[in-house]
Amino acid sequence: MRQIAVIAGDGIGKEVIPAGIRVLSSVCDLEFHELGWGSDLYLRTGAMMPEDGLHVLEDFDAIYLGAVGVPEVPDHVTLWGLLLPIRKALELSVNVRPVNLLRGVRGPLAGRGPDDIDMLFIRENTEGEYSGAGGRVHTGTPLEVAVEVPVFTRAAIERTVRYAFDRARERSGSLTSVTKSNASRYTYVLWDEVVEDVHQEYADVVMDRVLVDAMAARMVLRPDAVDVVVGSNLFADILTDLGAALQGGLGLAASGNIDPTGRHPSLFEPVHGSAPDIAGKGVANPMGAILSGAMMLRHLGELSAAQRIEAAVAQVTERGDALTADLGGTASTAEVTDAVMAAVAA
Ligand code: GGG
Repeated sequence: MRQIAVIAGDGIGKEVIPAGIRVLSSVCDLEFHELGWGSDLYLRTGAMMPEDGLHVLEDFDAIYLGAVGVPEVPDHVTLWGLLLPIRKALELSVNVRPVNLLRGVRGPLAGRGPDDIDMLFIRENTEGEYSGAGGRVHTGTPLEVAVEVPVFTRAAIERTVRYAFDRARERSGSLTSVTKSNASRYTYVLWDEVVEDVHQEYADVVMDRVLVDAMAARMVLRPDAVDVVVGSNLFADILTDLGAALQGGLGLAASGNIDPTGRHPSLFEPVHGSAPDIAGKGVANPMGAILSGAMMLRHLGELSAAQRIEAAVAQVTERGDALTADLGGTASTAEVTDAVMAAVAA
């Protein structure tokens, strides 16, 4: 039986991941192992995960993660203590973030419906502005300086872009690469060069290059013209929050952190954070976590189980009688989960 490492983590992660596990367990034989890592562990021990944590993860077939962050600990401490080291050490080189407006969900764009919003973002997941290169000097004095250096390597850009071209081939055959290479003199210029080089191997895919500011405008003004998009760690993170808004909110957004080589377990997580404002109230939307679980099943080769879950979530949104407050409803996390499970079973 496939072994899944579970890191529910913090805040609403502890509510939406159990919901996802209930749904996944109803369609597939999986063994889930909650590792108990996150901010509670940090507050007890000073570490977000055990010293051998990255090694421990290697023994699993996949990782199912909820959210990271609590008000008591600075965000960069929690993120750099858990999620970012996992992405880097396990070479989860691409972050796949679909953006679909489901039937029944009211998106914010007037006159735009599910047929207009169906995008796939491929985010470079290990470097760029998230490289961790930098430092601070004269700390705590008026002369204090902080330097953060974005690092871009040809190898990381190439593996991300190649993955994106492959996805474009499976979809409409078009790919948009997002940078800010007019203002950047080195890093995004290299990115453009690598994209052009890899494009030679994908002559059947139409590729265009768009600046990140223009891409934000395009997503709002012409969402129907956006299909597969590849971008750097920071840019694609920001654009996919806009994408989540276009699909009705962060509560619906799913993602997979993938090692395309298959050498390491891939990690699946809802895009949202720990949402301390609603944590513990039982009202968080579990759909992003459930759909991330479906992505995990697809990755593990359980195609029909994944499709059943995706269809069930779509049925529940279309019916509209079991939605959490972020989608205009009054249902609890448990009630939405029950509705999805009933739709899976029907
Ligand atoms: N779902 C995990 C989580 O808490 N994500 C929030 C976050 O800030 N993630 C960092 C990132 O994806 O860049």
